[in-house]
Amino acid sequence: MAQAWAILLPVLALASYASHLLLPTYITGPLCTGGDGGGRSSFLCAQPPKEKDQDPSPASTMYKTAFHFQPAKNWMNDPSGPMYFNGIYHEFYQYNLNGPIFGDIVWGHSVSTDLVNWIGLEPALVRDTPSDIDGCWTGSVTILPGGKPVIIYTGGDKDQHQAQNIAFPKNRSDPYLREWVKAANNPVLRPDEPGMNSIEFRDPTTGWIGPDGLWRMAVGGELNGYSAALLYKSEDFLNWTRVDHPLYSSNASIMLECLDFFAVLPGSNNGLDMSSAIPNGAKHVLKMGLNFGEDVYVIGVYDLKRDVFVPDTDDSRLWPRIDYGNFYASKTFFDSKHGRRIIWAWTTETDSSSDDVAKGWAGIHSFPRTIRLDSDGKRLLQWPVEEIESLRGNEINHQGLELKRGDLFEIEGVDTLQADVEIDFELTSVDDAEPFDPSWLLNAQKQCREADASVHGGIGPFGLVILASDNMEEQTVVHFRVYKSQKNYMILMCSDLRRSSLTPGLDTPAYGGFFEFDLEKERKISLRTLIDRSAVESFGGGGRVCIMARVYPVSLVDDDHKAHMYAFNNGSATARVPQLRAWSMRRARVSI
Ligand code: DQQ
Repeated sequence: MAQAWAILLPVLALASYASHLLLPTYITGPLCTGGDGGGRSSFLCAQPPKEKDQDPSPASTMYKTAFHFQPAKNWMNDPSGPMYFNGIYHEFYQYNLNGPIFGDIVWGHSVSTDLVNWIGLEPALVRDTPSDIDGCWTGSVTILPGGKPVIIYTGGDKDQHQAQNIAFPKNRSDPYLREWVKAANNPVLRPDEPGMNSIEFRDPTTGWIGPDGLWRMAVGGELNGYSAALLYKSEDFLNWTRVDHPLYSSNASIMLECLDFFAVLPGSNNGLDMSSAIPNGAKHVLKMGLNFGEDVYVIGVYDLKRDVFVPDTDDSRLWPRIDYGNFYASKTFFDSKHGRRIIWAWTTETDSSSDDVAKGWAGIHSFPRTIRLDSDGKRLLQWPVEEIESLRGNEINHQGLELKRGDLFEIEGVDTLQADVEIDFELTSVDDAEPFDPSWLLNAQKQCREADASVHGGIGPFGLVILASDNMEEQTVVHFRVYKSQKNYMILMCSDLRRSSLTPGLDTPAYGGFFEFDLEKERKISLRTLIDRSAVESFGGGGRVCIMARVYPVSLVDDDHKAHMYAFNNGSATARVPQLRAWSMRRARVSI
């Protein structure tokens, strides 16, 4: 199929050129301790890079993101304990001070007033006590009554046994909360009950308060061979008792990493603060990191009095993912400044660890997104925080485009390496929709591989070709296909990286996810894509499906540093584009 697309694209280009003639509206670490809890053993034990005197390599510079957060150098993984406090956003992250490979993990710390520009600070937590000498792993922040933030995080001891530890700000009047003091009685929570696995007990959630005034939190663990979101209660955050039933458990013995648990009101833009009373009608969301790379969530009803969470759907195979691409260990927090809930996640490099050593850095974070529940209560909707607009530079705007089968429309006039693109597709007819097979829901990636952009369809594929080289040998394609299911329409969104780079050995999947859509009611399917050099973050159907991806086109490190961007349609039904807007994006200020 990839070959067919290679052949097809020049044909499409010609078709497009012809249509332009007809339609004038077209303008053309050395210690290498422990694992990362993520099974990414290949990252482990690589030699740290030597400090280089020479200029950074072209790859290091050209693939460095301009507005997706990353420290100046070294390894970064999970966001840990994000919070908004006294006018400042805090971004803590799993960080290796010693090199661009996993190991020696501390809590890196950066602060911001707008979630876009960041000031780097000294690490907030380093490995300096017996209960975190193996690493200060992922955790959360809770703001206790009276405005007292507390960090709870996982530490590993010298034998890699995990336990939960506490830290408080040294000086709450320091606006940046630079220094944190660990509690004298750390660790405050150990996995010392019979049946617990002491090396799989980590990533405590933000606390939430119950009607009895006690704090709750969940910790991922393994109990009697079951993986579980273990539930704990406390009066003071220092002494914890396990609730006899977990929030959720499964007989699949896989670790549930980086749990998150939060309340949402269907159809509301407002986030809910878990430290306050939760209004009637709210649903709860349990997010779990599975298989060391997939953040899935389940929506359900949580009875706060009995501490029982009942998922709306039992079939865990159908639980949606927060993001269908490279997006893991996500964390949400309540932003009291704007009354919204925000999420971000770790996005790995998908080149080799020796590439990372050469670049001198590894790991970025997805752009902060608002997260809320759709009015039908079934799906979370995510969207980049509006502060991103402060980075927008020159804009191009097209209206009333019409993409017939085979049309390829070049989007020019913006920086194609750093752009924010919003495009709506409107269908002229839904008659051509092909039938939907529900078994596809179990493997959307397979569907994206088989029904790629070169495979002509009824409605779609249509979407964007981005980061394309002059001859189209390199291209990343983000596209939709529309199917008719029994009750409604199902849309497949793909982010196909298989031809994103000529470099061999990269991980280049065709990511994909489905969402249900009422096409009779809403005829427009929106796509927003943030292009940031090696990051491609896409939001389909108003954020119903999101796909984060990493790409390393060779053409970016070649001399010309050029890339092309197109809108296209390869379906029978004509797709109208009532509106296409794109902006060049400036570089965020990140001082480390
Ligand atoms: N990363 C952390 C763990 C967590 C894993 C270690 C998820 O706490 O389970 O850096 O990526």
